Amino acid sequence: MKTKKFSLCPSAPLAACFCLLALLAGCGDSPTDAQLEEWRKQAIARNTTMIAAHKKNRQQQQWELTIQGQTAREVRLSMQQLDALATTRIKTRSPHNTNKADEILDYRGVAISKLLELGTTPATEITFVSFDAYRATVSREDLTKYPIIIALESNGKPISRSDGGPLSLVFPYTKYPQLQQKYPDRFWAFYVTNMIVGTEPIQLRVGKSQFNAKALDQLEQVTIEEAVGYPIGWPISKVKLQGVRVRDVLAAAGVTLPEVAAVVFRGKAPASRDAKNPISILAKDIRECDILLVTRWGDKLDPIPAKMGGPVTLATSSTCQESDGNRERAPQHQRWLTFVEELEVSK
Ligand SMILES: Nc1nc2c(c(=O)[nH]1)N[C@H]1C(S)=C(S)[C@@H](COP(=O)(O)O)O[C@H]1N2
Ligand SMILES: [Mo]
Repeated sequence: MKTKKFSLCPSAPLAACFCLLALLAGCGDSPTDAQLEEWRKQAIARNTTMIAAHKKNRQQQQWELTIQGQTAREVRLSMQQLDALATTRIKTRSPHNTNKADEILDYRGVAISKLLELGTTPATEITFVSFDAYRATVSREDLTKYPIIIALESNGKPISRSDGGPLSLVFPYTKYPQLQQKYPDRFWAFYVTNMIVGTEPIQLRVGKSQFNAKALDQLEQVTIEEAVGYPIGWPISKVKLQGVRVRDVLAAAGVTLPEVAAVVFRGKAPASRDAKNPISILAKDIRECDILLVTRWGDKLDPIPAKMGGPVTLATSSTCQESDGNRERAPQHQRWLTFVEELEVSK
């Protein structure tokens, strides 16, 4: 922590600021009511800015990177821990820097190869998931061959949220131009929160129960063919999706679904776990529609790799006549949820 110079309201509650103002005012001539009112307004404004800055800073500070999947164990790294590991510097142009496309930025970050040393794995691909559920997959071979980093700083400053921070995937384009063809601009994932080695095993939480792949396979398998709405890495034409009905999973978990309830779905990405804006589907539709937890895709019914947002994704059959209430509740794009981890019945 840096030591702070004196400021009028050093994270003190508003009341304390007022006392200080009153004291200062008491030193000279009595201030007019208008002056007092002005000072009061200034103090409130200062306080609001400070609280906002403090909160934002804390959010950036509390950011974590979770490493999971086919590794010996799950690892969570705090910003402080990442900062200590961030010894790799990359000087490169950045695709985000659109108004100064030729500018070379000096990034500091953690080499992914260093993070891979944390666990041995047979996996050949690493998938980075972002706060907004965006994802980018890079081959392990390239991650060991090139200094591809999770950057914390650019030009000596923390990467702001508006610039894709606090953690951003950075490719050394300038030194290794060949990387640009294989990993074009869209691979520079912003706001990275998870690094998945290979694909995780299925671990679906339903109420108090857990379902693994075997448990899901024991339920009735349903196959639909749909043009999917998942972002990135899926065919544009219709694809076969196989999985289990949400209502069957709830029944198997012994969860009852009241008439006036909804099922909330939570994915891996923080944006899909927002308590204030849950992804939910009304009980009526869960009962009457084929709303599936998908575990296999394509003509060969392959497992869904992390590269495509697997092992479990959410899908709705287009034959479903969804109720009006539902359409308002959850926009279609939210319903094509990737990395589904949890289901819960809510009012
Ligand atoms: N988390 C996150 N990262 C992301 C994206 C996104 O939507 N979310 N967009 C990608 C795309 S499509 C591009 S081209 C690059 C550059 O985006 P920019 O030109 O908006 O800076 O960021 C990539 N990183
Ligand atoms: Mo893009």
